[in-house]
Amino acid sequence: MSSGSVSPQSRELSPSAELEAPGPDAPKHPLQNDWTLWYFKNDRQKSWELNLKEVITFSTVEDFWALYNHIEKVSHLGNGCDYSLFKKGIQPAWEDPANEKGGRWIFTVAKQFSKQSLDTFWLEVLMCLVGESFGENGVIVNGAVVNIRPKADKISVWLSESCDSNTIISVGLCIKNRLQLDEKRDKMNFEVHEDTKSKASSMIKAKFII
Ligand code: MGP
Repeated sequence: MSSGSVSPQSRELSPSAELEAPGPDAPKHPLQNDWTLWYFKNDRQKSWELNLKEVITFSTVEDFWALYNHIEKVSHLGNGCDYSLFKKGIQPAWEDPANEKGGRWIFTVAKQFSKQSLDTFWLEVLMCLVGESFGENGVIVNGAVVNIRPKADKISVWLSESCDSNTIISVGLCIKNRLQLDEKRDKMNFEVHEDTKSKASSMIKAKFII
């Protein structure tokens, strides 16, 4: 993806389409699921769990945009920080029962991508989640994480499932398509959380690569 433009599929959730001159009492548009935003800031004095903070839960299109417009863009976050957006009731941690047997599609955002592209990728992923872009396969989608790191930023979509290859690959292809990633150059890996947890080095064997 070169331009950092938001995809046409995103328009159904666009702030201008949904929020054009709403009256003060206009009803809000409910989302299919409630979503919780989490923020992680790396303080080496504290454990990983204590550095993870629940920010807010929202359940309407309007509240999604109000939150998105209120918080820092990911390109402005410091190194070591994460945002996570998960279905309400699921923590963005391997230990959560909904994640225990699952894994994640991970896209390492190579340095050749601009910070603007990173913002666009993250916004597209958020819209895939709250806009339920995965259809029936959305039942296995728990949430997404963006990690801001000195070596490379990472965006991942966490699934509750790590065995059903057809469903997992369909979700992955949907993400790859929405991010307008290059089929050959921009690879996405599916990693099983169990493997990530027990890894001895940064090299984890991907279960699927697309
Ligand atoms: P990270 O933040 O996912 O990736 O995990 P980072 O910083 O890019 O590091 P790398 O190891 O992938 O190169 C960093 C560390 O945070 C992990 O090694 C764990 O110690 C801790 N951590 C990360 N996650 C997602 C969890 C989690 O779900 N549960 C617990 N207990 N610790 C985690």
